[in-house]
Amino acid sequence: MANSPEVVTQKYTAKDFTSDQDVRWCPGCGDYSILAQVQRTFPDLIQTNKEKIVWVSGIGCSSRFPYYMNTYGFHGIHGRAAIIATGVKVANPDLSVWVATGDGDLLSIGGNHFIHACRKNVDLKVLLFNNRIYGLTKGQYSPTSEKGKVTKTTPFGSVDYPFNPLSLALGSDATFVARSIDRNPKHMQEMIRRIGQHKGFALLEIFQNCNIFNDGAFELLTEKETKDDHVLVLEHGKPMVFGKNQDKGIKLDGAHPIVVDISNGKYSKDDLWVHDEFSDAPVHAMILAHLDDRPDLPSPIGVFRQVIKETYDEGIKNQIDKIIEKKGKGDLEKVLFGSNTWEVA
Ligand SMILES: Cc1ncc(C[n+]2csc(CCOP(=O)(O)OP(=O)(O)O)c2C)c(N)n1
Ligand code: SF4
Repeated sequence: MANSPEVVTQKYTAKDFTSDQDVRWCPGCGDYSILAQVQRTFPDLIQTNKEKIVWVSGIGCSSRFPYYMNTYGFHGIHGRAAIIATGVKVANPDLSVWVATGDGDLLSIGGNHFIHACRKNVDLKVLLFNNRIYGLTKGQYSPTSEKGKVTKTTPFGSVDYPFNPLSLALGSDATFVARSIDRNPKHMQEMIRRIGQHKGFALLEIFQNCNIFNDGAFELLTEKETKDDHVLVLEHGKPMVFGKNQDKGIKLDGAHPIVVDISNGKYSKDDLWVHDEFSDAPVHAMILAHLDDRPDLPSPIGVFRQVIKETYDEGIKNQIDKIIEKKGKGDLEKVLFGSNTWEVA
């Protein structure tokens, strides 16, 4: 993690990141896998002492995450994880700040804070546990539930269209956008490493099974018989190939992605769309984010896009440093009792 210049004084193991708290998720919940992959990845990822790490969350099953990590943590209020984390980062720029949040927490009540953290490029690493349902409150539909979803709050099926979290993040200019799946631990570890290395706002959406209130929401992408035909693993610089026999590929017809067969001689890998996660044009990542809209296309996992630009916290720090250099340290008393104050009678 590039956040702190501090030298690590010890080599950590996964156990060092495990807290003494009882984990209170339902048996079989996908959240366990996310916790395990974070704890397994952190020893290699962390290039700072663990006292420099903070996990911030809102409210939800997923938001219990900070209790289970043996780092600093802040279990916030519903929908406010991104803005609390922004405050933590701006006030303490040398901390590595991570957010654990659910689709309700981040995109429903927290949607406003989310888009602004994206556009400001606050240096936060956000893990979105997307189970397409409200878990903690027992199964109401969420902003990522599919149209027609029958839940306790939509007994005849939801009539609204869901958010596509990656498209929302890309449209709000997030500088790192990626996706993984709870049932693919190796891939998730790699994605956690990648967001940990990014400087700037990084979103990792993780498809997470809530086996109590939305069981099987991602089964096409996780079951042995179907997953290879329904998941496209993105790799930078490589053509987009998928399928059980690696016999299908994605070709771009203008801005229109199509599936082609590369086993019958008509098309080869040379005809396929080559993934460029550093592409200047956000349109490519946006097309990828919308592959899920069509049942004939696979769901991509991996890094969709990354961009390097100044972060919000850097911007604020640089500005403060410059003003202090020019005008000297400020005097709060002077501001509080200066000419722009008045007394309320
Ligand atoms: C201000 C406020 N409104 C509503 C709630 C009720 N509430 C708690 S968690 C939650 C949604 C949880 O869903 P999600 O964020 O997807 O997390 P999950 O439990 O599925 O991990 C809601 C609506 C609350 N705690 N505070
Ligand atoms: S309700 Fe769903 S998301 Fe919450 S702990 Fe249980 S299985 Fe996991």
